[in-house]
Amino acid sequence: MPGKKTPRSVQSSPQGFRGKGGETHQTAGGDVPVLTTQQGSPVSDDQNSLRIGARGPALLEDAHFREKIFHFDHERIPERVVHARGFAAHGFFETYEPLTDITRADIFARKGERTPAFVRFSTVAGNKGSPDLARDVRGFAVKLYTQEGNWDIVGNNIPVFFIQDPIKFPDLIHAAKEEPDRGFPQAATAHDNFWDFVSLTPESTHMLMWAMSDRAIPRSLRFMEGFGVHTFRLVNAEGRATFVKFHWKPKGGMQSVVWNEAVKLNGADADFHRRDMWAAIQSGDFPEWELGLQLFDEEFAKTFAFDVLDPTKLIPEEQVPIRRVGRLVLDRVVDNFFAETEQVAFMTQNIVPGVDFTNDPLLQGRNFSYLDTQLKRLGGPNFVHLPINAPKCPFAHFQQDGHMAFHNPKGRANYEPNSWGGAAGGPRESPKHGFVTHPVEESGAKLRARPERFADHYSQARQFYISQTPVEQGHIRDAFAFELGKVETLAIRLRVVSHLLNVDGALAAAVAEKLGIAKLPAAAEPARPIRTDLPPSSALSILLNPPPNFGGRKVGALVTDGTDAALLTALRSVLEAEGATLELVAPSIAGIVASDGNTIAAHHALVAAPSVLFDAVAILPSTDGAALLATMPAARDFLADAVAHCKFIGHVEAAGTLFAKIGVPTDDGGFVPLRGAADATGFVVRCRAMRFWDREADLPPPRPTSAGPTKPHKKQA
Ligand code: HDE
Repeated sequence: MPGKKTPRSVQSSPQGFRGKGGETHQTAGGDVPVLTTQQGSPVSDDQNSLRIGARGPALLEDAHFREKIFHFDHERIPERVVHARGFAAHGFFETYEPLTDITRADIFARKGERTPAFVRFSTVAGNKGSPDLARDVRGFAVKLYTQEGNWDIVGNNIPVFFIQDPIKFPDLIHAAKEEPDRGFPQAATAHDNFWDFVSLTPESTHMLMWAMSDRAIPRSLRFMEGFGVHTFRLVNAEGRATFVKFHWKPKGGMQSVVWNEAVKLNGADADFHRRDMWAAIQSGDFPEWELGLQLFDEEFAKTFAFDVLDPTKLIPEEQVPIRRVGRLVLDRVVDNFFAETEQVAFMTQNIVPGVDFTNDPLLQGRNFSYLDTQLKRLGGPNFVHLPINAPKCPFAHFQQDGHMAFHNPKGRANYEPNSWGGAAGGPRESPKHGFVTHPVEESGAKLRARPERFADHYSQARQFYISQTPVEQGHIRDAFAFELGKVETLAIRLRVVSHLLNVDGALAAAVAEKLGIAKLPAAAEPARPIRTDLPPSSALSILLNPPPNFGGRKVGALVTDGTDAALLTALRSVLEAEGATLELVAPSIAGIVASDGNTIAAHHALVAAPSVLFDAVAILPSTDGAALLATMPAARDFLADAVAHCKFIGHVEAAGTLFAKIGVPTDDGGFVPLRGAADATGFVVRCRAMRFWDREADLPPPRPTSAGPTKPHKKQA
């Protein structure tokens, strides 16, 4: 408007664009701040770039346009070379009891103290936009903002790793990620390069058993364990060190999906895990884990069957029990995904006084890699100035300058020793409070070699396998068959089977059979005798450690006009009391008119909500509704998948016509009749078992094994 003074906006605080005293426009939506350039100059027109005449050439002097496009062109930072796809949340760690006898770490000094935490979960192989339910290891990286600095426990949801020496990490990751000539497959190890590498690297065998197990397809990031993997040290004030392995135990128990479900979930909701975590936190159902410590001394390390520095081995909980020392609660989603989840820089070398490394070669290699990678990803040495990476305790040092330096010390002293004295002289080292490396004696020749005790690659792989229930063993067998079914080169398939023969003969035979291998290859030559005396460890099985209840889970109710309103209300209240949720899936997103005449909104339209989104389903149509559903292919898929994925299926009598039409046999114990509101409780009690595994009828009969007698756990009731 000619003559009208342009309103000024003050962009000030890093929190937002509406600074104190900033001028605003009145709009229909209320007061909004005036749009400005990054330099703070108010913008009059953000719809049209500057031109000579409406149809004329663009002008280089259009600073607003140039700044806007320049910034857009530089929005991306390199994604992580591994663990690119991740999801994170804020929370806290609460210490149960002081652990001062074991460690001087400040975080463990006071009972009940809460330390801020930030946790990022991830897949390993897929790119940033890959689906959540890829069969993959999950990263479980925890940043603890302690009073004595940031402590990062950069772990995984699997307690062992593929390789023993960090020099092989680039090879492993190259082989696992998309093949370089074709750029696919993405977020999948089911291809020749991966299986070629791991089959030529027998130390991978133990990890492969885990990666082919249900651990690699978790139902939720909330329902998986985390592990620090390496052996670390805890050191007390007297300088006494204790070896430690870190464990995160989910309060909601462990749960995974089945592979066919994972495949479908990736299509139905590629963001299934991140949405689940977001929704849980936003609804106040805060995900929680307990920190467990496996503590042991040099004496144990010497007598243990394997080297505690070998990251392809674990220590069974039966041998070194887990002591639970605190809880980790995630109670806040990020404000901005890029600023926090993308820019967070986890580093294994971030430890604090009271914690120390061991010589685990993989850990030592990681300590180099994580600092290095941040420079590439975040673009300069000042990434610790970013709020998400900055310590929350006081810090003071003489490091200065560099790209994007936000914390710039005042005063003259930027070196030490200096003679400026007092506060003007800046910070000084503290022999008393500072980090002291545990003084381990080391000697030996410089060489490139592995310890002899690292060379047993099969015994613990076998122990893991025999620790699984028959259902879980079946899943492992099927996963090998699936992945190797995608491998084009027969020699690679045979090589994998030759390793499996050293794990369990029946497993190898079953995989070979599924792959149509008529004659089993010879077993791979083991470098050390395979131990067949390691007993099953029930802690290694998911199904032998069921969740405490159905809390945090979700039932999808298929409803239509005329659905029994009282039953729906009862089901909702029983589920709420359990800590679970009920979501309504209706023929249309507009919802339904229930039996009491009330209109109820739907959470999902049937076509957009396959049953893979739910832990259990309830089929609750009216008689007319059942007839309508019977005509809908999506209803058939909803039900057929729920059956195939062994879910509990609650149902009203009217659903019978639908079952008959679709041809689903309903006589197994996984179908729970809901004759009225009173049956809701019984249904939810059944759901606590999570899945009705008896439906997976084709479990292979036990067969003799080449690596010794297999004593699998008894099939579950
Ligand atoms: Fe990592 N790893 N890693 N890794 N890793 C990275 O660091 C590396 C290993 C793990 O959410 C990178 O910031 C080497 C084991 C997690 O930001 C990189 C070796 C375990 C995350 C890197 C390993 C992990 C990473 C890529 C073998 C479980 C994601 C981006 C010596 C104990 C952290 C980054 C996040 C990320 C290197 C092996 C867990 C390149 C060299 C073993 C959870 O530095």
